[in-house]
Amino acid sequence: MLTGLIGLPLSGKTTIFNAVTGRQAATSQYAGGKKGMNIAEIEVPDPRVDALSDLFRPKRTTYAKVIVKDLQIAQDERGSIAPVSIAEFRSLAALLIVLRAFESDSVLHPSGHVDPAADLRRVVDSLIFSDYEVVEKRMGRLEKEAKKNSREYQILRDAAERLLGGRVIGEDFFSDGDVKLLSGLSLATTRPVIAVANTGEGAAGLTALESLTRDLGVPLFVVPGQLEMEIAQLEKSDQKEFLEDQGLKEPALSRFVQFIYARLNLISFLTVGPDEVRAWSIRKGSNAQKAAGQIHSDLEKGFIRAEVVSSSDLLHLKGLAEAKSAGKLRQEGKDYVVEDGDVLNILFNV
Ligand SMILES: Nc1nc2c(ncn2[C@@H]2O[C@H](COP(=O)(O)OP(=O)(O)O)[C@@H](O)[C@H]2O)c(=O)[nH]1
Ligand SMILES: [Mg+2]
Repeated sequence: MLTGLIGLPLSGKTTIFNAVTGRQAATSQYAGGKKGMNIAEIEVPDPRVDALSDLFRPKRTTYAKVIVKDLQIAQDERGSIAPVSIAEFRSLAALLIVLRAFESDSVLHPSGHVDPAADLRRVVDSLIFSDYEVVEKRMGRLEKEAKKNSREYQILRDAAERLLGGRVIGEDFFSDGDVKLLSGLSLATTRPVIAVANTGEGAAGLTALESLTRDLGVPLFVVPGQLEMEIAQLEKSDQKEFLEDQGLKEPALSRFVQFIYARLNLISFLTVGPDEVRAWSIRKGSNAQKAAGQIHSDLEKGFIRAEVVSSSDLLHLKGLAEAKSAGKLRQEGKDYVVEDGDVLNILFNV
């Protein structure tokens, strides 16, 4: 899953990136101070992978990953996110909107004062505005082609109405078939969104932000970015001590990736064998054929069936052969809805 940290300049995107990846990308007190983009993969901690790896002793152990991009964001003349930057968001599967909630005299705020709720509204509005332009343009094109009666035109009209009302389109607004019709437009507000409040010593404007995120139906993750970045850059042994001192159980990295995983409705299925024990992520509700496609497109195309055992049964019975003789290894077809922790063996022909 490819996610991107977006938000206004100086909200702390790079700081949060460092906090959740342990990297040391340069932060800056000045907007647009550095060019380029940071990208990192975060492994999703998973005790089932650890335990299965102990059992199978494979050559490789691979955790599921969430990819995080820290984008360089350009501002338009109104202080909002510029269209060139929004165009880049269209490649992302989820948007993590970083909001400044820390007070600091040395770091300027682009709009003069710290107000994370106002910033969220501003960022969301710029996404809505950008999508509205795309939708309107496409509608104009369909009108010219005398396709006002098409299904595409109808759903675009619904989307336009929603956007005009100041609302994001959201993930569930279109049915699966309609999503396919519109996928070429790559609308920014059809992506899942998570708000990330970057707090400092104290937190400014959090109450208003909590209420806005509730209204918008957007999950909110609160993290003291600077502090967590400093912790992430300590030696492992010092990290633990420091976290305990701060009353934190886990570093931001683990909390963040688990939060994203849950809020984006991701689950993991696993594959096991002498070469590799590996976790793969899919959206909750995906079927076995779709899961097969995560591993390789050939497995999706030539899917025959899946052998499925839960990782708890497999760990308990201590082997695939043992699981089979205990009747815990099921044969499932392509429509089987994969559950979190399922161990899959895909049978296919090419
Ligand atoms: N005091 C304080 N400063 C922060 C915090 N988070 C970020 N900063 C500072 O704010 C400035 C902008 O941060 P940066 O991560 O580069 O923001 P970006 O432009 O959104 O990537 C830098 O000077 C950071 O050191 C924080 O929690 N507290
Ligand atoms: Mg930055």
